[in-house]
Amino acid sequence: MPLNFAEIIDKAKRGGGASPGEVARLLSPRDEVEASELFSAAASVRDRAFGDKVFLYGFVYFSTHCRNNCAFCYYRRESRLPRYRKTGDEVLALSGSLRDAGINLVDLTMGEDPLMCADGHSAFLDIVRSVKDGVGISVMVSPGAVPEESFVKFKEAGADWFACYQETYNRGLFSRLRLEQDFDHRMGQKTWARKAGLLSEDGIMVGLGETVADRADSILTMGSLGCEQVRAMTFVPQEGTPMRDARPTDPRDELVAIAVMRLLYPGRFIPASLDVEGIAGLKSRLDAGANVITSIVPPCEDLAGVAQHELDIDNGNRSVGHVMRLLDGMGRRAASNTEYEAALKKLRAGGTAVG
Ligand code: SAM
Ligand code: MD0
Ligand code: SF4
Repeated sequence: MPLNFAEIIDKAKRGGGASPGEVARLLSPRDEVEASELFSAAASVRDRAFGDKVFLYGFVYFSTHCRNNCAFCYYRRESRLPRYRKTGDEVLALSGSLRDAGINLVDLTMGEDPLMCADGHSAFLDIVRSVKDGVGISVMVSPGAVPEESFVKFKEAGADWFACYQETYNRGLFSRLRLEQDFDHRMGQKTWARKAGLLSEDGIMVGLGETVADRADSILTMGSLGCEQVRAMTFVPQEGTPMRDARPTDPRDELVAIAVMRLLYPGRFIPASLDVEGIAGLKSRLDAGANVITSIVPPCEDLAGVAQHELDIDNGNRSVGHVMRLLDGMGRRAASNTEYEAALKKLRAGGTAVG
């Protein structure tokens, strides 16, 4: 007899994992009762591991130039757009002000900007070094896919995390999304990063035309690669791209994916991204078991988001101060940098981030 929904949750909560079929079942709550059972189990697992602490990541999308042509992305090569590239000094100043506002980590993100990728990513490495030395907090790099030999250079420059999202582990679907890109090379990024001593983030998009079985497989694969941070983000159709007319997805699917990842991976970092529904989407993601808030962007600095390039940025709703006030109202609090570093130390040691 297959386990019922509540029994699958119980087994996962007790650390017994879940088979691909069971993960698919968890990803398909049949009614509100099942959905809220799942969310409250995930939230209690998260609270057991992290208490009331939430980690805050500032997002600095410093170059929107890109040589790639991903079908889903607003910044794909073929889109004629005003693009920007911040100077090293600007990135340093932005990162410093995010730190001063209370962020735990700065995520230095770019399109695969030819100028930044040239010469073994030397211009990007210079930026990483200057932010690490000048700002002193944790640094994530999101440069796209890089050659295997580059990971040690990112580590030496001071990066703590390397983020690269597979989007899906269905190879056929991947080839229709990340046009002209190699599945295995992108998959390699996660293990190469970890081999070089970096923490690694992987992610999937929800609503790209994947099946529930695909989603289950992607969640289990991200887990087996050992990625310390795993995310799910709803695909947001973008004007001017081949996928502009895609049918919008049920926003609950992302929340369910977050909750399932939390049940399966209690001590890992799981983001609530402000880049999908803006600040309005924060509470539901935390209620589903997320423990990190990403895509916090300072207002009025001409910085963009990825999936929502403008939403809630210039009105200050994605600022650190606003996020902290909302957390307070939810009975949660932003972790200090000492607490964040202690959590990372545990992750690096291969344990959970409890404490
Ligand atoms: N250019 C690098 C790369 O692609 O790995 C780093 C930044 S990229 C812009 C970061 C991620 O944003 C993508 O991997 C994808 O998961 C997400 N993203 C891009 N376009 C999106 C969209 N339309 N809706 C939701 N997420 C999106
Ligand atoms: C986010 N817009 O966290 C950012 C981005 C890249 N490492 C992160 C997708 O939602
Ligand atoms: Fe470029 Fe990243 Fe957008 Fe793909 S997702 S087009 S690599 S910025």
